[in-house]
Amino acid sequence: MRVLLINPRFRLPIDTRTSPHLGLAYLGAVSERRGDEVRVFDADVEDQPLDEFVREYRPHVVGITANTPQVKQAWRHAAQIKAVHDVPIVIGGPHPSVVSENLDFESAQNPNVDIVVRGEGEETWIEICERIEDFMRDQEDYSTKALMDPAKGVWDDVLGITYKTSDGELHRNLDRPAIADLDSLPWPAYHLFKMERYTNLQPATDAVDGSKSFSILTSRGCPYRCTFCSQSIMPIKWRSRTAENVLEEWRHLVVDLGAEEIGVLDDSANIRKKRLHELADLLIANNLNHVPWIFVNGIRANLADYELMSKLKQAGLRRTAFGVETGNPEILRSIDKNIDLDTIRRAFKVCKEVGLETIGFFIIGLPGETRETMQDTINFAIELDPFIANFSMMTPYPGTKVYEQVKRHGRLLIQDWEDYVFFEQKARYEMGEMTAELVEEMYRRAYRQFYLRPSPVIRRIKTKDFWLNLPRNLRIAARTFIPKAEKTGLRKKIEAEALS
Ligand code: B12
Ligand code: SF4
Repeated sequence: MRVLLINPRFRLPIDTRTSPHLGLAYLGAVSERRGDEVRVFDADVEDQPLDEFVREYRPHVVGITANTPQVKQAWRHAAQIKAVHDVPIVIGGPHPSVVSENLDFESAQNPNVDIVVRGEGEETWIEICERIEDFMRDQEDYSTKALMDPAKGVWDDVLGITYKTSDGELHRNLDRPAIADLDSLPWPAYHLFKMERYTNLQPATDAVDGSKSFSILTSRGCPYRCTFCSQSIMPIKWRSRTAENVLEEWRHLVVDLGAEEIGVLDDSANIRKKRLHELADLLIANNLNHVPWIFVNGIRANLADYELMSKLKQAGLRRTAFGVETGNPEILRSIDKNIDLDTIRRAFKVCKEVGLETIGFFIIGLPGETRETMQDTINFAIELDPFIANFSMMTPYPGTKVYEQVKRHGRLLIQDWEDYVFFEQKARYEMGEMTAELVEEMYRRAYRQFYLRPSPVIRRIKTKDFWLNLPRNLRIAARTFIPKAEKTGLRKKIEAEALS
């Protein structure tokens, strides 16, 4: 069966370094294992127009991924495809998975979308492909309309989907349980991507030395439920791959694909410390510790003790991120992070002692904040003094507790899903005495107060990456320190391109 997987075009209004979409790489891998012919169309890096590509390839099923700012572009892509080819279109990803806000229905009722996959996708995707294949085999009058005919009942018992039958009715099937054995998954199919067109791991936090980098996912999920985090839409159960299974993929990335830097994308990689000790031992024993790697997304500070961090350092870990979020104890309690400031202090101290670079993620404008609490955050960032401090303005994503709070007690300043990005230097909501003006002022102040000190400047210019990517780094600095009007032009440009 011919399968097409699409990442909708959505360049961020910063110099985002693109990386292959890991979710699609996993879906591509399970589809190939099933025997499908698979193509990935990453609209961020393709030259060919999508409709032309579809006309040539004539897929039997199309899967499109969508986070919140991508979803409208996903619908536009669906329309482009249906205009040239009759094919079932499936949408998945973090945005349509938000059942509490009926965002599965929102996508399913789009005239060009047939099926929505909620949550983790691999097993559901396989079942969808199987159903379509069986249907094509049995039906001479194969068409999407026939496939979605309620009388045929093709989709009645497929777990984890929401779909629209050809009479226009929406159906939400039961959830699919989280994948129990992550070791059973194949490695992400990077060969489906035009790898030479990608740059690096993450916009603000990557590039140990501007090297060729790959991502890896060693665990899924997070047992915590911080009020601002979209993790809440994924399974609560934290599951991990075994150290041996991770080692084999790690070896593949280094030996076969030539990775010079690896970014571990887990939400909370250190929930089970023993597993990381085992992985570190294996990386050392297999001489894979010469390739630097980073915990890109933050590990839990309460589980980052000296023994673990020094072992990981020996295993090649170069830099680790922590979600610090705030420097005010009351605000920290209110976001259900389940941590205190002293624990965070200890984690940063341990990292410095063992010689690890740190990244601190901080949020400006959490519910209940005042000028003073936001200043506490800036002061705490300066006290912790991470190698990189990343401040973002609170953006309430649907499905999170903060979204609920803002809907109930505040005022959302964005109406369009495409504006749900947090790099545009614009406050996204107001609540109580916390005005947009105040949050934007404190956000700019955070960057100025943190970075316009001698130590971060010296640290930064001592890195290879700074000089290798000088124009880009200067542009980011200019954009960060010199306030600018919102780049609404970005959205208009994408829309114009999609319609042309
Ligand atoms: C790495 C990452 C990035 C990277 C790369 C993104 C990329 N191309 O993958 C960068 C830094 C560029 C990035 C940017 C942003 N990100 Co981001 N990112 C992540 C992160 C940490 C890991 C993504 C990942 O690889 N996951 C692992 C794979 C296996 O999971 P997956 O991609 O979700 O795919 C699975 C399922 O969702 C599903 N699925 C997905 N698509 C499809 C499609 C079909 C057809 C099917 C059947 C199933 C399916 O099946 C997949 C396999 O199980 C996640 C957190 C997380 N845990 O996922 C946040 C996350 C996805 N990002 C998030 C956000 C908010 C953003 C930004 C909007 C932030 C901003 N700057 O404003 C931007 C948007 C950028 C863009 N271009 O779209 C939110 C999304 C929330 C939401 N409601 O949309 C998340 C969930 C973080 C969080 N916990 O809040 N991000
Ligand atoms: S912020 Fe981190 S710890 Fe909190 S729920 Fe999200 S992934 Fe888990």
